[in-house]
Amino acid sequence: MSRHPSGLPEPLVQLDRPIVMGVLNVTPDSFSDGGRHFELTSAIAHGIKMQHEGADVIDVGGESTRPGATRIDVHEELHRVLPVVTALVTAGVYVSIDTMRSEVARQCVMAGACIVNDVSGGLADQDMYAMVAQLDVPYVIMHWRGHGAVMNSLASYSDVSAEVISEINERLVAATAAGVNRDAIIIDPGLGFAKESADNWQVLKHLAGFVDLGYPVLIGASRKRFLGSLLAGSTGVPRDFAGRDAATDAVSAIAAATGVWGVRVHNVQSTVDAVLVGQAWARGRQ
Ligand code: PMM
Repeated sequence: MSRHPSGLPEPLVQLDRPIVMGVLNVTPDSFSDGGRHFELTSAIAHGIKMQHEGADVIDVGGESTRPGATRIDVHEELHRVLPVVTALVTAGVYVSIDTMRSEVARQCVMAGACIVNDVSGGLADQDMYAMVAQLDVPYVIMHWRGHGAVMNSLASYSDVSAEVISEINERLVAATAAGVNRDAIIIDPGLGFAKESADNWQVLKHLAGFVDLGYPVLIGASRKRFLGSLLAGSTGVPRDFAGRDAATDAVSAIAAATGVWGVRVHNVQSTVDAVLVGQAWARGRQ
């Protein structure tokens, strides 16, 4: 397992296994759980349930990032996430805020969120790096090429893992130049973001190359389309979302064995087991 980012709450630093981040999308339209936790009380209850099941951090997001999604404005995003973040923090839950907006990051960190998870890696908001530098919390830089409306058209690579690493490196240079603490950065190859199924598998095949960059690595494979396609079987119909959790666990176990810092998942309980298996596997071989 890789090092923790600096600025992580102390109880999380004590963890000797990859972090399990539970997904809480407070959106009517996210691809794999859209609508299920849109209502405030059900969102809060689901966050607490995932904590009881073993999630170390709950990742709260208010804006769908699925391919084709249209954007919401900052007021709507805050209206969705802020009450949930506040309630979870009050309940003693560690919260990460999944946002591309510096103002949402600011207000949620003020409300107690302890990680900023930016799927755009700073590209969607030119004020994000300065804000994160000021907030001084761990910051996830994910590989991203464009918003949901256009991202499928941007999935063009000649060597996907090399290009994703090179584009993440560009973000690292820009973020640190803008004052973001290098030690507080977590990187994420962005599975499914401007990537076809084959691209995702190439990234996973070369996952060790991402870990070798020396930053904590986060992986978000949970219930994604490339797993649905893999499990389609002879009918050719992608497996439904709920039927993708065993495949997600397999990816989580392999990611843990490869030394990632954390996995971002919908189904927490089985993921805790999966990362323990992966880590024990890696340690047994050392
Ligand atoms: N994937 C989604 C949203 N946020 N954040 C990170 N860091 N990595 C991811 O892979 C990621 C993310 C989209 O998935 P969802 O709709 O299930 O939340």
